[in-house]
Amino acid sequence: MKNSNPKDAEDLRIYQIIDANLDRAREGLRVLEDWARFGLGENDCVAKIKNYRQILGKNHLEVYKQSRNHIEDQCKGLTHQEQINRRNPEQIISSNAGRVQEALRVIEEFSRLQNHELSKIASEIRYEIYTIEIDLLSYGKRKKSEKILKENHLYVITDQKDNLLEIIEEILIAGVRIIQHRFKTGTDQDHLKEAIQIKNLCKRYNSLFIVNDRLDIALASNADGIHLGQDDLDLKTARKLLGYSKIIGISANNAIDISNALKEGCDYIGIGPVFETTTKKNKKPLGIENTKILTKDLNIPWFAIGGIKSNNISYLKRNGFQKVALVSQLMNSEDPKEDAIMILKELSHEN
Ligand code: TZP
Ligand code: MG
Repeated sequence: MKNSNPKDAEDLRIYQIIDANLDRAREGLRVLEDWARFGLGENDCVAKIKNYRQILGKNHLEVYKQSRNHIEDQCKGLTHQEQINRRNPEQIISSNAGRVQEALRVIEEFSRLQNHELSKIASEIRYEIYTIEIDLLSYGKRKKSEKILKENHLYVITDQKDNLLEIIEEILIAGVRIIQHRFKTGTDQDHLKEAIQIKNLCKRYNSLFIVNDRLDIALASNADGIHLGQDDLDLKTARKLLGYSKIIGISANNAIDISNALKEGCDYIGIGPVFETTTKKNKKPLGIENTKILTKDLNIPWFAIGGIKSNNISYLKRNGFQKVALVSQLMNSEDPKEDAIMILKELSHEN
């Protein structure tokens, strides 16, 4: 710091600007930190933000604080309508990250001459906050999806049908909250068009929209996640390309694949086929006992899949299965809404 004893009004005004913006940046960082801590439980992020807050605290010199008393701020207490309109955590995070970035930019500019060190620190932290903002928003979005996965026991996978959108809407009206778009034949353009239509429906019903196999379609349709089989793109690459806002589900039917999926951070697993199924031929069914062994220590959501019908769900429930994924039962149903309501009811019963 070049001059720690303000002599003239200009210095005082500059110190006051730095003081006000250090306060602003530190307060904004505290908001981000508390959301990372209590809202998301993202401890690495908490540690990073806390560190920035402390660095700024250490550089909040007495001369800056003293300048506060010298010149009366005429704009104290002004509130903007936008501040009143902030309703959800995402809006709060965005506006506070913006507040921190702006405050740091002001510090960077005004401290450049007297306190080069602080100017440099403000610039470095400002760049970090851009990334932290994206991370916090992504974690938040993924948390919402994880909550839906945890709280819902029925996962419906689509088949190719002329009236697919009607079927899906019926199922959503019934209360299904997880839909996977599985599209095995047809052009990419048709695939994406249908994906976007289903995504819009899911959004209207606050439901998860997951794309099977195709990362490009998942990205282009802004899906909530992707479902990958063992021969699809690997989880690490998918995570790198999708970022942290999307969920990734994996199909597995043996202990090694399950363990790898867990190690690499998948969000849920589809285990099967549990029973014989015509939807996915040439796959030997695991049977109930093997499925039980494979899943006994699983502590993330998992869905039994393959040959599951209205008439064997109670049997699965009696064997401790909580969540199921279905294709043909609902896709070929005469009344998908009624069928889905019955299945949801069955799944909601305590064992
Ligand atoms: N993965 C394992 S079994 C299966 C998939 C996609 C098909 C399940 O279809 P259905 O009609 O519910 O038996
Ligand atoms: Mg696949």
